[in-house]
Amino acid sequence: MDKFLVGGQNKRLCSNDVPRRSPRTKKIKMEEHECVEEEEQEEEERDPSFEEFSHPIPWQKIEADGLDCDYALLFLKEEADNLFRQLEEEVVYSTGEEAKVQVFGKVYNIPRKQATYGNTGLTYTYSGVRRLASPWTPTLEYIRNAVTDSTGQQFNFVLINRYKDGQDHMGEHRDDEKELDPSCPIASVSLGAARDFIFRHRDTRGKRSSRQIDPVKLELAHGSLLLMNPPTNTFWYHSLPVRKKVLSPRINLTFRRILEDITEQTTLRVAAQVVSYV
Ligand SMILES: O=C(O)CCC(=O)C(=O)O
Repeated sequence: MDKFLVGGQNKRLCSNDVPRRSPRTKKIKMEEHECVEEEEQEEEERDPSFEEFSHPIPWQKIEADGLDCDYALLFLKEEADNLFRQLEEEVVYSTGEEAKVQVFGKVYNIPRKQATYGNTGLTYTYSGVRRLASPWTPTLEYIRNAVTDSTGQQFNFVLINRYKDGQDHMGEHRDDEKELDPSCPIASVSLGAARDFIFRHRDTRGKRSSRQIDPVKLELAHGSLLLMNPPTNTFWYHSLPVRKKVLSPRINLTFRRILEDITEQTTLRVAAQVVSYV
């Protein structure tokens, strides 16, 4: 339970063993200098069709009973630092009533800041609140495109959570709303302070839990990408617990694909929704 499966702020992205691509061409040039020896050895075997792209990301597979995730460092530190700074300037977080949620009829302040961006007119309803997507900013588009290039998946919406320090957190929940495309992974990009992230199987929750399955604990590093593939969000809840020792901020972006025709129907249901997490 106390073992973390991944982390690794300082991992090097010099591996060529996974055929996925990232758009960080400039960054890669710098890395190529840093990895001269390996590059020279591999030069002859390289597939020329990959040349125009940056090198592939070394993914780590994380699997358990009904849980299927992939984890990688998408951005190295310098680029991740820049993206964090740009997001701090660009992202406008919800305030007032929009920064509250309902849980079993009671209204609570969200213990973090939130914002939603995406394609024009899209909405996403969770925790009893309907969120309208603001138009993509340049930095969000850049990050979204990097995720698409490295996963092959298209996303039309992003939920942004900003945790000012380790007191800010997110309660246990599943991202299983009806308006999400069930075939699309949720792609979670983390920038800033590394934080623990915990998955718990739905059958192990509550006093009358029916099974004994260990939680899966990860540490999400600065610049990392966690892909939660189906059916993970059917069987596993996830949370970002309080960590009092964490003193610096973190921004998390979960890229999602919303089914556009369901968005309309969901609007009508929102008033009746019951909320499951803060
Ligand atoms: O900040 C995180 O890593 C958690 C985000 C999350 O669980 C969500 O957006 O549903």
